[in-house]
Amino acid sequence: MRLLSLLIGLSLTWQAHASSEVRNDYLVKADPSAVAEVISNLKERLPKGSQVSDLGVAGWIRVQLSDTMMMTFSSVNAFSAPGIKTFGPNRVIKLWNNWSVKSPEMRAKIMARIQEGGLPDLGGPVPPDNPAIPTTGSGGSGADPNYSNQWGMNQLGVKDAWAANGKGSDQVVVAVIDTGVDYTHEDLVDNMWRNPGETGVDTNGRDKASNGVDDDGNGFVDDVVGWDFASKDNKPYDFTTSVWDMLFGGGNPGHGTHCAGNVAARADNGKGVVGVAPNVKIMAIRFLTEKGQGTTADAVEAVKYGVDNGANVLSNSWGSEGDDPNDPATQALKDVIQYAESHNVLFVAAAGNGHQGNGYDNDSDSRPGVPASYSNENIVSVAAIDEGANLGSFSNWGARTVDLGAPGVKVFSTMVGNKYSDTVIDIPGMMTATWDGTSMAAPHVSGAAALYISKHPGASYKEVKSALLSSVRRTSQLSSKTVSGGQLDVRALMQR
Ligand SMILES: [Ca+2]
Ligand SMILES: [Ca+2]
Ligand SMILES: [Ca+2]
Repeated sequence: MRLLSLLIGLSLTWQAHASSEVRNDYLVKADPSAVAEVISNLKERLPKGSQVSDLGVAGWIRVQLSDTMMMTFSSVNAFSAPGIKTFGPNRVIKLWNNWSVKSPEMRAKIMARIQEGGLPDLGGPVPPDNPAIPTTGSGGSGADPNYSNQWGMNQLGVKDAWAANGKGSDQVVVAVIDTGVDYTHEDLVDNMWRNPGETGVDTNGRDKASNGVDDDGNGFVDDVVGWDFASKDNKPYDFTTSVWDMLFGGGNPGHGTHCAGNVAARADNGKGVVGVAPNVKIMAIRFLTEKGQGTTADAVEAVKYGVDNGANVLSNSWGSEGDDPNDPATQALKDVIQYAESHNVLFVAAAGNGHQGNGYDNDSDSRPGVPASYSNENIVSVAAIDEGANLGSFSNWGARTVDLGAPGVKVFSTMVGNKYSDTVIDIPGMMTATWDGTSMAAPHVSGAAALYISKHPGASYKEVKSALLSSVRRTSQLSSKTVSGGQLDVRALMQR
């Protein structure tokens, strides 16, 4: 009841995610056998300063016209060259969560509080500048002090599952595809994936992680813990906005770090929290900026990176609503999810947080949440439930398109800068926003999948998905709202 009143009283809204176009940025699909030829042709015919890059999936090419160029007849002409099947605009993709305050009354109240000077220091997460990739972990032992705040972990039965089957294998990798991860966080650093091809020393005795050489030849220089497709560098750190930017414009309060903690925060290290699979590895793949925003082209590259570099599970807490099935950007995203499927990689996706914070039926809504509701078989779509097993008021559902529920209301996890919380923003007496969202639910399922794969190495994505769905705890609240009719049950899953 408290939560409900907060959501209404605070006028926090979840914006509709109309997929707007990225200016001067295009996706071109070539016949896969003609990609090199088409790229060279485009480079010749497009205005100087344009960038043309191979996305490496199903013939997709990204074309970024120079900043000063508007779409011209000559470029349209170039796009209709031989070997090109279709083209369309690259599109904006956002986090499902949006913490901006839309209500004019509430905005006025907050501004008045600022002018009075009576505001407490909000202590929002402030990231270090360009944090280096740490070479050693933080160690430690003992109970995780915030475990008792993690109602979800308790309900999932993780401790029983671990007692019977262990905490997962360090050979299993979950890619958190998001705003980045605070890979220096004391409760995550030991569980970050370390690219084996970029660790150790090269023939000149230099550290491969920082020698400026693409030692493993995967196309990315010094990619140790993952890659940042938004900034095009090897530091996929979880950059945040200020609290004020978040409230008045929207942005990232450390979303990817919060997600990563529920996948695989370290257990029994005397620090913070635990993830569902505390011994598996987290690959950090950033394509959403501190504004909580990215593009389809970057998402395609992000997913492909995870697949190509050995992730078993991709955890995706982002999306849009109501994309056009005939739009090239839609097809590009479907194609890269198909690429993951053909490499036996599970794609876990948040079902979406509804229109204006009211969940809707992904099966029948005119603007279903995507990619969660795409028909790709390797997608596991996740709704959010609260501690009482009820569907979150904001959570999308779908008897055909949403697979199961998982903890997604008032979720406690890691935050940027060695912090932990279930609260995003707290202005005493005025507003509180807790970590609520299908974004928070999906990582629990990703962790569970990783734990299952640890026990059953070589399991196909179909076997993993089938085990996840058939082991749910069936509930009346989810019986006609999800494919499985229930909520994630890690204890039962790990008896399989
Ligand atoms: Ca590399
Ligand atoms: Ca290197
Ligand atoms: Ca811990």
